[in-house]
Amino acid sequence: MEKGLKIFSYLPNPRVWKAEIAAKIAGIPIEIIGDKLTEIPNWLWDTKPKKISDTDKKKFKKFKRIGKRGFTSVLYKTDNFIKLIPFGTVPAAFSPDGKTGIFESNSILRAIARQDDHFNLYGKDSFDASRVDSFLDSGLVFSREHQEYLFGLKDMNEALYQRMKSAYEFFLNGIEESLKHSKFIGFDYLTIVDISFFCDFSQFLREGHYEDDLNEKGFDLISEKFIFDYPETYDHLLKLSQIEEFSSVSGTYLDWYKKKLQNSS
Ligand SMILES: N[C@@H](CCC(=O)N[C@@H](CS)C(=O)NCC(=O)O)C(=O)O
Repeated sequence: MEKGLKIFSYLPNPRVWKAEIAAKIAGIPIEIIGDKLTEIPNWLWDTKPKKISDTDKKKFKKFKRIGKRGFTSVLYKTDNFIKLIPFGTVPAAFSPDGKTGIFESNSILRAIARQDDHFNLYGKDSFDASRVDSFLDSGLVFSREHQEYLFGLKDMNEALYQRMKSAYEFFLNGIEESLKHSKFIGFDYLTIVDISFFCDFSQFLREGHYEDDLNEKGFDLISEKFIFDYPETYDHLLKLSQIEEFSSVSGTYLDWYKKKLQNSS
């Protein structure tokens, strides 16, 4: 079986980093295709994605679909794309032969880890692998909440804010507890749990860019006291951000947050 994965998404996207970091660590070839968020409506969502012109758009009229989650504009998703990625989301990944569609960034991450024979990214045995899944499942609940929260940041309401706050506290309590007993989340070695956490949490921290909008509506940043409330988790996040495979993929994405911390200390 040929190793590798092709991924289509808007870029940069921390959900894509997950597979990218794992692929770097394990030396699995991946191809990432995409464009900035605002350009993605000008792409044909397909196993062979491509940028399309206004003339192409007329030709591909039959693939026109209105975005369902996050996107409100018209998107061009081929029937084959929907067959392979039935929820129609990005990141969307495909096996090297283009026949198998893989969706949900944690599952795209797993698809890389399953191709790794040396680094135990998916745990050392089947029980560890199931424990990895336990953390990834909890992580998905957190990231689904923060997705809705980030969509709503410009016009926050009490219900959305409180949902996010309780999801944040529940999830970070669990991560903090686990880090009291092991060097990495849940294990004494690095797994895809750490990779998934790093990417999802970095994305959640983007709430910081909307501090003024939140304050205007009478809310504080949910992560305002992150360092004090969850010190092990904070140290772990910073430790991960210094690993070459993480920093080379995440680039400058977290620099603003580090600067903010320096200014407030
Ligand atoms: N939990 C999913 C989230 C993926 C997702 O919701 N993607 C949105 C963009 S943020 C999407 O592709 N929406 C397509 C649409 O609006 O039709 C993951 O981790 O991959």
